Amino acid sequence: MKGRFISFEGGEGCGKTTHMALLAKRLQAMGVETVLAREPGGTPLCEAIRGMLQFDTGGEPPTPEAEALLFCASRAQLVRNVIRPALERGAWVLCDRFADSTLAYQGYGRGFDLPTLRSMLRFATGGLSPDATFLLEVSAGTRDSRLCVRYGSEIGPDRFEREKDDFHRRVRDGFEHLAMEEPGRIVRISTERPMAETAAEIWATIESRFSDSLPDRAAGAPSPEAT
Ligand code: Z5A
Repeated sequence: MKGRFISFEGGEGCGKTTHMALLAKRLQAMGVETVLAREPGGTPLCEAIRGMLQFDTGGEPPTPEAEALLFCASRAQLVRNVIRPALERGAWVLCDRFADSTLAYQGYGRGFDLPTLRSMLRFATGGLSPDATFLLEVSAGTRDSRLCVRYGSEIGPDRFEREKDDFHRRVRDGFEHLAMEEPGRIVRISTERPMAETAAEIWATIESRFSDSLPDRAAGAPSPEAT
């Protein structure tokens, strides 16, 4: 059985973490070893970098240039210490954000030169790219109401969530451009509907593209909603 690398992308509150967990549950129920990763994060060094990027735990906010480099540093570490070893032993890796986020946020959002970023990303990832990427899309209104619920119960917004609407609009447009450039890899999925419908569409895509990497009983596996 061949390991597969699947990433989830999109703006804040689009439902990446939720749908990644549902897909993992489904794969695990079939006996597929599934590794969950998130970016930035996933190893002690990467989690330390996450704190610096989101909450200035390095003692000062990173400059935009340092920010781009820190995302790449975290990715380089995660690829060598977690993602590649997992794929080599045949596990599936589900990753909450990957290189497309750097192109969308630091490229389209901050305005850095895309060819320069792409070459930094090649260095950081060693050329590793997801087999498929789900770009989860949600309207600004729905996103705001989801985030409101969260801020009511947890710590306040991070450095990216505090950015102005205009920044998030550029990021959204950036993701759309990336999806148009690589329609074979990036699958656009709306999360503006009941969770089970989105989860079913994600699963249908996985089954149609990667049946060769799933156990035979795939077709009969129960959906996570049913378990
Ligand atoms: N960033 C960057 O700039 N450059 C990079 O290279 C990388 C990242 C890798 C941290 O990312 C920040 O880093 C990020 C970009 C930047 N900041 N922003 N913005 P992150 O992924 O850790 O943070 P995030 O994007 O803010 O994640 P999030 O807000 O946790 O979003 P999510 O994972 O997509 O959503 P969720 O946790 O699944 O939450 C969705 C909520 O909606 C949840 O409570 C659900 O129960 C609820 N909900 C209701 N209905 C639905 C449906 N139908 N589907 C899904 N979810 C639903």
